Amino acid sequence: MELYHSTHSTCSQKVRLCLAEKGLSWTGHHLNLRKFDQLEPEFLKLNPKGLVPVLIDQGHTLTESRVINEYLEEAYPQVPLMPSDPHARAEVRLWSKYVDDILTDAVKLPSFVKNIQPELQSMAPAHALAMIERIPDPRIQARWRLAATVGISPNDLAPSHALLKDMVQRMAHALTHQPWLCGEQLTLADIDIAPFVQRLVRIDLFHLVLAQPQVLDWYTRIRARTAYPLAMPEPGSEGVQPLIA
Ligand SMILES: N[C@@H](CCC(=O)N[C@@H](CS)C(=O)NCC(=O)O)C(=O)O
Repeated sequence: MELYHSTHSTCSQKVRLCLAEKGLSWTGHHLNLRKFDQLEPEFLKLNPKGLVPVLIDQGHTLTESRVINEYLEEAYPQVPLMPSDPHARAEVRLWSKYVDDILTDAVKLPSFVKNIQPELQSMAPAHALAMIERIPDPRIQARWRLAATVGISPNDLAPSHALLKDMVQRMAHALTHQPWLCGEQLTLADIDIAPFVQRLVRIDLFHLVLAQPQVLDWYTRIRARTAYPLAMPEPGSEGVQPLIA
């Protein structure tokens, strides 16, 4: 299996965690998103949207982290990450959809302020804007342009902060009577959301987790799993560019 990914990308982290929990080995191709590796023609052939992660397995190219994780579950069921009960399976899918529909976007602006904006603003503006012009999705282009020009303001972050606060509350509610989000076993729901909980460290919102003992306990337990450090960088380390090629 080959994985095109970025160390600090939450969507890449979801897939790396799934691979690690399943004990699957893979060859990595690391993209530095701050240097626009995702816009290289060779990568755009794999994913015309210019987004990581991309998984290649048995000659098939797969995009979309949630779809990739579902594929891994079906293709490599030896270590199951879905419950057997249909109702619990539906609950896992609802969490995965929530991560995909809401959280993936919610972390973007706060993450940009910390991780992307400083580097973008230190580039020659003409170069940065020329690269941004090449981003295929107009919404993503607008986010990069905001960061490269006037900058993201505290007011811009308020909707993201509200959504992330809601994430922690939803988790606290789900974890009241069970150790993992969908029951007694770790599932794709926990895997899909874990990178977003860890990201709270970098964007100065981890106090939300500290205020919810069940969520803090969940985070401590998922970090203690053997798979976790194989897939995840140190919490809060996003300012440091990875050394891996
Ligand atoms: N829905 C997609 C979202 C992928 C995505 O947003 N990837 C980000 C990193 S987390 C990316 O490649 N960003 C590049 C960019 O913003 O140009 C998925 O889950 O795979």
